[in-house]
Amino acid sequence: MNAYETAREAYASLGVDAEAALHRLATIPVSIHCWQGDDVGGFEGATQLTGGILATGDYPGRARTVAELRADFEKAISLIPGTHRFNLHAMYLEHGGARVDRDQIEPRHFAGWVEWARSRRLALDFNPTFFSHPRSSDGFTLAHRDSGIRDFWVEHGRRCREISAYMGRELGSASLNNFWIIDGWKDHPADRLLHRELLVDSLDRIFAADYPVEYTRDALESKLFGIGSETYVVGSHEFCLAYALTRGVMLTMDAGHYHPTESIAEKVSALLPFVSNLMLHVSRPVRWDSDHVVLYDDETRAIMREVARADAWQRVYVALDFFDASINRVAAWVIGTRATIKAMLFALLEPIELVKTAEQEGRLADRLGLLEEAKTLPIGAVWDEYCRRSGVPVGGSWMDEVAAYERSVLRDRS
Ligand code: RNT
Ligand code: ZN
Repeated sequence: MNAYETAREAYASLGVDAEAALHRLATIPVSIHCWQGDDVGGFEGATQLTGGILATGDYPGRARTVAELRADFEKAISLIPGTHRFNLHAMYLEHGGARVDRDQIEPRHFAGWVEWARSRRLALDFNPTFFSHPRSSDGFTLAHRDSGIRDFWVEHGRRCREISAYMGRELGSASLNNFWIIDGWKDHPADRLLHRELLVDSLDRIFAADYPVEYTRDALESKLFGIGSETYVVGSHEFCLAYALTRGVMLTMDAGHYHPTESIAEKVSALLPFVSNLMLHVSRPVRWDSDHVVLYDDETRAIMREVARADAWQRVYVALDFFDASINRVAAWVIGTRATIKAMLFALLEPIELVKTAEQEGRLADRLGLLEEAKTLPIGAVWDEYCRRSGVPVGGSWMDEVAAYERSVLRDRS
């Protein structure tokens, strides 16, 4: 018997069908963010990342052009099992050398991305970019006091919805369009309500037009604080949740956007009775940073377990959000995405039926004991089998491929 068959029997003895879990896993896409490849730089020629986020490190090999970013991502997905999505930001447009400001972008600036995605059998997701721009430099955009600045960003948001719908229509898969707004104060505001009312108004203007849900779905991402917006963020969790519920847009919960002991895993089941869909930004907060490379850790497993137990893979969209400039960026993509998928597999392999029965029958020690036993079941053999069947490297051999790519491609970039 090979390791996978042995593992299958171990799972079967706890009532888990490992084969069914592998089939299920293959149907779950992860929306993989483009911005790990270039430290959230984009292709507008911006020299500084602003908006309260920061990519630290100066590891060589950052993608500097559209072609480099595509090549790097192609390398990364060749090492990741399954069929996934690519998540772009508006600042990754192809402007063809002309200056195209954020309030002027059009679907044609993303036609190259659509063609590339089509040829690689990828679906695209999207994000308006409300940072790294002169009109966001004082930390306010859609909630700015100045109506001219608000209008500029409202126009950006509207155009991004059009672009997202174009992507979804062209590629036959609804593009998830995630709005994250940087607005907030470093220090104590005199008027907290004002900016929140302004943000409601701006968002209402952006979302006034209707687009078919087969083409695009809007989401609003909350945040607790950013660098330079430590005291007050206009789009806080309560704000975004209330907006999402009353306006019918999705809420995006980023794992790094809450108080340290709060978990987005816990929040999934609190929201599912009230919303048809949710988006998650799977990330890893460490002290001040909300965007370390995702790992196969307790929190990532807890998130996936909540989705699996609710059998909500069709309703909860899993997107990634991390950026690390201190290590090989292709490796960062591979590590974070493989860890996410492995955590999904862990969740699908839980002996949940036995655990639920123990709970129903009041055998609470068994409930705890089973969950503890599940931790050391041979998931490694099942994961290796998934990689083998998916035609991607098994175990750590993906690292050799990243090293070879670094030697032949990344090292020549200065
Ligand atoms: C920032 C948000 C947001 C960004 C991306 C680049 O705190 O998490 O999702 O990371 O839009
Ligand atoms: Zn995020």
